[in-house]
Amino acid sequence: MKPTQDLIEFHDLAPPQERFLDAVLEGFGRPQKQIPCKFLYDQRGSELFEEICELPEYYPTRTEMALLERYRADMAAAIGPYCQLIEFGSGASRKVRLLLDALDRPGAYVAVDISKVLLRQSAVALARDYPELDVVAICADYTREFPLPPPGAGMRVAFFPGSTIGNFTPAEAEHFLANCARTLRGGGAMLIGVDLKKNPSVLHAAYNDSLGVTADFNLNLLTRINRELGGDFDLDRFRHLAFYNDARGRIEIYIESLREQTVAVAGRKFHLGKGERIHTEDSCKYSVDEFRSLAQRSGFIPSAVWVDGQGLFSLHLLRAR
Ligand code: AVJ
Repeated sequence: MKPTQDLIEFHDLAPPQERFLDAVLEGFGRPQKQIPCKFLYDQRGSELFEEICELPEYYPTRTEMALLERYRADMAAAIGPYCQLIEFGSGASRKVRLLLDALDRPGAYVAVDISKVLLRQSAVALARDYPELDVVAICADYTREFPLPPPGAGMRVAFFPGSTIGNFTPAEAEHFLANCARTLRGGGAMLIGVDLKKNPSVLHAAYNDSLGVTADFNLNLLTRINRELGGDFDLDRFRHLAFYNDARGRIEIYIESLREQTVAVAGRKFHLGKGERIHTEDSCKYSVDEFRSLAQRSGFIPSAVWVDGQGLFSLHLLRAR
C-alpha cells in the first residue's frame, strides 16, 4: 500500500487562528451579537454535524443521497467524461462517492473543507477506494478566493451538496455563485443541492431534534471559544434556539442567554441580557423557481433539476456561460 502522504495532494490554506478571535470580538460588538457559522465546524463540531445528518428529523442528507442514487446516471451523462470534480465543504466525502461511481472516467477530485483532520482522513480514504483518481485536498475557507489546480481534459464541475448555499443570504449566495460561474466559465458546470420551502413544522423538527444533537452542535461554539479564545461561557446558562422566519424564508439559529450575565473572551468583557441572542446560523430555503432565477442572475444557465417525490429537496445542474 502507498504511504498516506503519497495518496493525496494536500494544501493547507487554513485561515489563521486570529480570524476566529477577530470574528467573535467584532460579532459581539454588534447590536445583534453574531458569530459566522463557518466557526461551528471545529473537530467536535464536524463530528456533531455528521451525527445531525443521521437524525430521523433531519431529512436533507437522506433525501439528497436518495436523489443522487436515483438520478446519478442522468447527472453523469450531463457532465460527460474526464471531469475535474471540485467539492466545496466536502466533510466526510460520502455523497461524492455516489456521483463518482456513476461518472465516466473522472479525472480528479478536489475536496475543499475548513475542517483539517476530517478533510485529510476522508480524502485519504477516498483515494484508497478510487486508485485511478487524482485526489487533491485543500483546507481552506471557500467563502474567500483560493487557488485551484488546473483543469484536466474534461469539464470542471463544482459539487456543492447539502444546501450549504442556504447559509448565505440570497445576496451573498448570488455573489458566491457569480464567483463560481467565473471559475467554471468555458464549459464548466455546478451540481448544487438546495433545500426547498415546505411546511414550517417539518423545518422546525429538523433544526430542533429530539435528541438535542443540533443544540449540542450549536452550543459547541461556546465550548470552542472557551478552549481556543480563553472564554468563560457557562453552557448551562445558554440554550439553543431555532425557528423558521417565514418572511425571509429561512431557519434562523441562535444561542440564547438564559439570564443576565457578563462573559469574558480573550480578556474582554461582554454583557448579555436575559433572553438576548447570539446569531450563529441561517439556513435559507428556496422554491425551485426562486433558485433558478438566483442562479441565472449569478451568470449560470440553469439546466436540469431533480426533486424528490415529497418536494423536500432539490439538486440543480447549472451550466457556466
Ligand atoms: C450544512 C448548512 C446545510 O443548514 O441544514 C444543520 C447546517 N445546522 N443543522 C443546514 C445545520 C443545524 C446545515 N448546512
